[in-house]
Amino acid sequence: MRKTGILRWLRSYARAGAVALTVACIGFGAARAVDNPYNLVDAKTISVGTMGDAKPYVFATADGQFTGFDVELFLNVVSRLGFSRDQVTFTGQDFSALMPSVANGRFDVAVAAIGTTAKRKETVDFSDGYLAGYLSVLTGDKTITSADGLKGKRLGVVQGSLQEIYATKTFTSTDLVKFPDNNSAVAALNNGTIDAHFLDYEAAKQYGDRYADLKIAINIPSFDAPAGFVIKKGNDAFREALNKGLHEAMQDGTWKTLYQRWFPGSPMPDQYLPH
Ligand code: SNW
Repeated sequence: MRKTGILRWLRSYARAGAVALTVACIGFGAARAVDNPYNLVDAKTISVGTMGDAKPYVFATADGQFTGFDVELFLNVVSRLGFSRDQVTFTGQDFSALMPSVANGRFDVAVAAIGTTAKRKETVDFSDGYLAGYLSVLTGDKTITSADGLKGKRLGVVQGSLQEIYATKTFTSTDLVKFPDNNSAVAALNNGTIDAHFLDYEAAKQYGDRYADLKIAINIPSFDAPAGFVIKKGNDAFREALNKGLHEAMQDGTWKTLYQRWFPGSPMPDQYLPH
């Protein structure tokens, strides 16, 4: 009699404990979702992987600050999510490391004129597109004026870029030389190790302004792969919030102002302007 009483008491006590634990867990989970709605590595900061030498899209200034069209657009978008500039940290990486680093959780997002493709979407998710343009061949060689002129030449590409994929498929009689970044490729171009470098149009234009001998010789449309912000697969809350901010920035003219500031003189595609 006495024994069963204790047993019953123990059993009900254990049950109450389990219920309490469950309630505590649900409460903790809910608190986490509220405190960290975008599933960031650290709820209070956004950690961004980017590149130091894709000016004017993304680049580091002499004092180590990251800026450029994509960086400033991103900062504007996340300010609408409540993140100020000092709550966003940028880290420069080789281009080929950016998407893997988002996939494995090293960064919350990668921002670097990264074109949206079905292949890339197998490993990461993309925000809606915010920029579409050309892939361009930069060279000082006057015999290169078309794809034909690239036959037998040495062409630089940044490893993992759409330029590398396009060149591998299309410039089949061209010797491709892979670089980790644009600066090392343009250094090789200037010292004659390669004959041309293949990169994004606005970055090619900047190097052309900086080095008088270098000109854009070929432009390949890449409008089917608009640049987007790259986030971890399945982080829908963050992706949807970024998309909302992006569309607001397009509708209120912020996108247009930034485009004119960073890409002066370039034709402005209509699709991202206020409607
Ligand atoms: O596909 C284009 C897009 O149309 C726009 O012109 C911006 O650049 C692209 O996204 C291509 N960018 C390359 C890529 O995604 C290289 C990016 C880089 O060098 N940071 O592979």
